[in-house]
Amino acid sequence: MPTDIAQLEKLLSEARNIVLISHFNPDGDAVGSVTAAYHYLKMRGKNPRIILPSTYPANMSFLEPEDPADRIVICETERGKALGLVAGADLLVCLDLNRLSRTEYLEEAILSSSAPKILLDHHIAAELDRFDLAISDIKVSSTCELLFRTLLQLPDIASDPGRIPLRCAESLYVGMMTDTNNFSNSVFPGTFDMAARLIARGVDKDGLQEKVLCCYSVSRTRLMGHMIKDSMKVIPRHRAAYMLLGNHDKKRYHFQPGDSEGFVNLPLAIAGIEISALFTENTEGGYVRVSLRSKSKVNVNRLAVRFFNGGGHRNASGGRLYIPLEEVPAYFEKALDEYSDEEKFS
Ligand SMILES: [Mn+2]
Repeated sequence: MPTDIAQLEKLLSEARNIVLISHFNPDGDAVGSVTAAYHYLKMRGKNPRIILPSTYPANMSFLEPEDPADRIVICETERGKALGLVAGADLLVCLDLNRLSRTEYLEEAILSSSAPKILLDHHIAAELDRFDLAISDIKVSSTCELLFRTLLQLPDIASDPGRIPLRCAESLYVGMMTDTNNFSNSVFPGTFDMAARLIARGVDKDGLQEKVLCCYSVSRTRLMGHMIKDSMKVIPRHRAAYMLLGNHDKKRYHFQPGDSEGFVNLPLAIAGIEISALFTENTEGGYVRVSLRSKSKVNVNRLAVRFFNGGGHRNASGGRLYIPLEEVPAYFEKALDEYSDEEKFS
């Protein structure tokens, strides 16, 4: 058994109250990885609980634990409960985040807890030294893929996906499917291997796809039309396109969390567009959320780190800007002007 797996097995076997945490604005991989870990730990007779810093997209709600007492705690609305869980944990597991600051209001509580801390993540530049055990690999599609591989190495699963509880397997599949944009980005040979083995395990691929991907409201579909037709601007000299999503449009189209999922990928379907950006005004104000995507030869991680207070992956990164939404177009163009070819194609 590799050393990190042996250490993981030791930490899991010694703990009972295990708290699973993922990042602010949780996506499918965040919800998938914490719920997958929950269902696995439940099978082991542990007392796992899940905390997310903010609310998650409604199409993921079927992944929630069935026991009402174990429902996911959203820190933004139930801060006291969330902090109480962290304080009472004898093991903390962070999934799908590279920096503790991505847990927002939970960062301080996590740092002041004396419980051992585990990280399981697939982002660049993870804060490995802040954890007792870090399982970090950027050559996987998703945290769910990394978790799948990790579970297979644990003694009770012993390389047999048939021993993974079905609900855990479903969560793993959903996280991988959403993080790869349904098998279109960051897909490795191991990703198809995982999909094949989970389907053989009994995961209903078509059913999950319908639940997660065919779930939009009429207003979300109209908002998407509005974004492409009225908001998208193309900057031909930089082979880039961007869209702005302001609070006015959110209100007009009855915006719900998760509604803008996938919008940033749309301009990449245009021939010759290599960089796409979506700038979303935070509902509470204060900052603009930045999502960046690129075609394979262009690196948007460096762009996100240098100009947008963020980072992520080579072809999919995010960040924040602390300027009014109307100043974003000029800032974005200036950033692209200053982004050298050396950085862009590195
Ligand atoms: Mn992820």
